[in-house]
Amino acid sequence: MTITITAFERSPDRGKGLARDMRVRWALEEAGQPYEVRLLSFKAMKEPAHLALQPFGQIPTYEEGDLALFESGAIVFHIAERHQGLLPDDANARARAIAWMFAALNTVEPPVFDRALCMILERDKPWYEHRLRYLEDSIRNRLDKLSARLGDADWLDGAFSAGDLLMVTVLLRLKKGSGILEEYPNLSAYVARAEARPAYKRAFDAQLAVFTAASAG
Ligand SMILES: N[C@@H](CCC(=O)N[C@@H](CS)C(=O)NCC(=O)O)C(=O)O
Repeated sequence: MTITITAFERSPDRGKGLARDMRVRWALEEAGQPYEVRLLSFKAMKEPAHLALQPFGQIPTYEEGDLALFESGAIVFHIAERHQGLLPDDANARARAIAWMFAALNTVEPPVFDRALCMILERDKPWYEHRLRYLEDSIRNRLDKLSARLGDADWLDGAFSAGDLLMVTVLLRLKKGSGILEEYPNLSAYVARAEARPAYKRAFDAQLAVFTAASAG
């Protein structure tokens, strides 16, 4: 059955792999599943046809036969449950990998994403510097603990899992410019290790090719 996902026609990150279709592309590549991509303009994302798939008018979505899904975490979980390579077979290890998926999206992503939004939307506000510092402290608070837990291991809990995949996609937002990730050598190495995975590279190249083609056209 054909898998179709949605992505930005022209990603605001200029193809740096930060848009959340990247997670889905990467999971599909890890799982060895081919997929098609429907590109959407910002206007099309807010129209009824897309709202029927994604109630908040966002990307990504996932369609496979009569299944339509939204929320990148739910989509990655769906892929991980149906294919080898993203969740361990052992029940307890699987539960722990799922806990890391939630930790990435629920505990680490909020301050990381709020910082990115604050830098775009609140730069001219009187509270900007104060709020930015607060968000960066919140991020460091999370990364201190994440770094301590990872230690010198390659992945968060045994073999690479969907928990690592989501955590890395969150940390990537801190890679350039913030300087924060660089404060944690083991987390920087963790991200680099993930970026070196062939599946990551294929996913990254595919989403970058969309932006490159849109810019050329
Ligand atoms: N929690 C959602 C967030 C989706 C999301 O924020 N998508 C962004 C792209 S990364 C988007 O579509 N932004 C455009 C908008 O919200 O209008 C998920 O993980 O799928």
